Amino acid sequence: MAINEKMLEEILNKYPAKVKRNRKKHILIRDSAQEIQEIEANTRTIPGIITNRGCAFAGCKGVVLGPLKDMVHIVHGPIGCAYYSWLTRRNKARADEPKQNFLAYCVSTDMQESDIVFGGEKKLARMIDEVVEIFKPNAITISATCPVGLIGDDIQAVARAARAKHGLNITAYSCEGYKGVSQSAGHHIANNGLMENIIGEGDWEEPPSKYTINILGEYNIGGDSWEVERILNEIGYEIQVVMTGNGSYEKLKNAHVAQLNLVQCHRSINYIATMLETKYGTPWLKVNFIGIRATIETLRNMARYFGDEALIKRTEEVIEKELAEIEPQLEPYRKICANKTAFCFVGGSRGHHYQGLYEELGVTTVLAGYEFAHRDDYEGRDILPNIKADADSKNIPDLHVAPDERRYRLKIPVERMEELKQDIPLNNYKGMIDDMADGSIVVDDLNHYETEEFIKIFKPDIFSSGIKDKYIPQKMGIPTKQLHNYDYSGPYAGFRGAVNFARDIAMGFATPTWNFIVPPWKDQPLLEGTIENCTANTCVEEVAT
Ligand code: CFM
Repeated sequence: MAINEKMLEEILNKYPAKVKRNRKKHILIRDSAQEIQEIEANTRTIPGIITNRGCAFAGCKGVVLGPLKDMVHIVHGPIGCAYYSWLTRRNKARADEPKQNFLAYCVSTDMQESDIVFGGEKKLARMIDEVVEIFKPNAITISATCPVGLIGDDIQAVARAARAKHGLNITAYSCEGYKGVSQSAGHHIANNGLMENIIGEGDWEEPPSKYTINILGEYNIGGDSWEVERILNEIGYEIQVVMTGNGSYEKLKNAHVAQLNLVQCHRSINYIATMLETKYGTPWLKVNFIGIRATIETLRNMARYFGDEALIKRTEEVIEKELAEIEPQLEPYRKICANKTAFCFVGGSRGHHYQGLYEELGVTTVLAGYEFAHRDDYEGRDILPNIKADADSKNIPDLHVAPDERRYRLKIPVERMEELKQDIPLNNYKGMIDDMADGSIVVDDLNHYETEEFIKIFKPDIFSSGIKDKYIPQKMGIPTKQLHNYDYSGPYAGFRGAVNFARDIAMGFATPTWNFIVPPWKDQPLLEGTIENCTANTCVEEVAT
């Protein structure tokens, strides 16, 4: 069923007036006849609304730093904060030689009440000594959780002293959970830290091969990056480092030599991509390895950038071979998936990326959105000059980066760069809205109430979500596909990943489980009511009676 402005208004009418005004700016019905459709994003969630967002610590340690495998990531804070970052994101990694992979460990300073009262700096310094002695890692990060900022521990000073003492790259990230409106702030803090302290520390001056690239914003969830690397290696690319899935300090420190940076997740890593361009002259290409068509387009764009006839030919050969392998496997799943509809609500990139893969399988996305992305992820980077920084975003300063006098190189001539920009997404991302069909809903920071209401209207066949929001649709009798950690499955990227995804969602559609669940709104009366603005006297009277 389609939705119109009146129906949207009815959903929003349940909110108090101020909340309604706020939420209205975060939801739009796609209408390509309008030249510009603006959406509000990256602002504070309204207190009382149950959001699916995470915190700055989750974005910094959990998302960007955590997957770097040859470093020990110390969590300075109470043990609970560390426990929930303990590989729950499924960012897989294999040890390189020499065997340095510490991802299975959960390293925390385990702050106790006395540390909160008297300060935790000494405990942190002792912890670093222990980590160096026991693990001998290539580098160490320290991430702060909320209490650290509240009591004022100077983790930067502790890191500096430890760096001098041990002669190791030891860096601190002041990413206390409250530092921003979501995990997005933590991405920015981590990007700044990696750029300032690690990238460029290596002594390489030249790339090791003709086609050396970095993959940015790919975290190897369920092995995604391994599938992408398999395809790229077959074509002949040399991957210097993946940021940060299966990545390592040892490779990251020489990331400056790449001739091209691929950006998979724009939200979490666009800061490093633009800083690498300014400092070393390396352009970035927006890529998408989710979906068969998107993967093919990405491979062709990459070959186009390098402009080498042999590489272009090899790219086409690999595409042909891969398609021949997967097409017969996809066929039965396509039959099950045909003419279905989906909600696609994920954190910051996947809400967009998975729409193409769904479409190829015959599933139409009727609602999509991001938990914490910014307006440019919805509307495209052209909007960037118009975004006004608010107090929350100013909290995380942009690093000042200048061209490196020795290492800055133009990777391709300026005119060719300008020419390519007309055809391929070089240094650009056009955002999600542009790809959405008319009449579909775009919603930022979708909450539980809105989830239920939109489900009642659209009755989607599948809901792609995260762990926090998947239970509501399930209780309403709708299959879910967890698109954050893939619920023990994957990889979903590249050619073979598309087959895995098709198999998993086809299983979701085909299972008879959902026939045994009657959603409450099908056989029970619904409580109708509105929330009134509170006036001081009414509340007091009600309490008194
Ligand atoms: Fe990027 Fe991600 Fe995402 Fe993200 Fe995340 Fe994630 Fe995500 Mo969960 S980095 S924005 S902070 S693609 S953990 S691997 S799935 S919300 S859509």
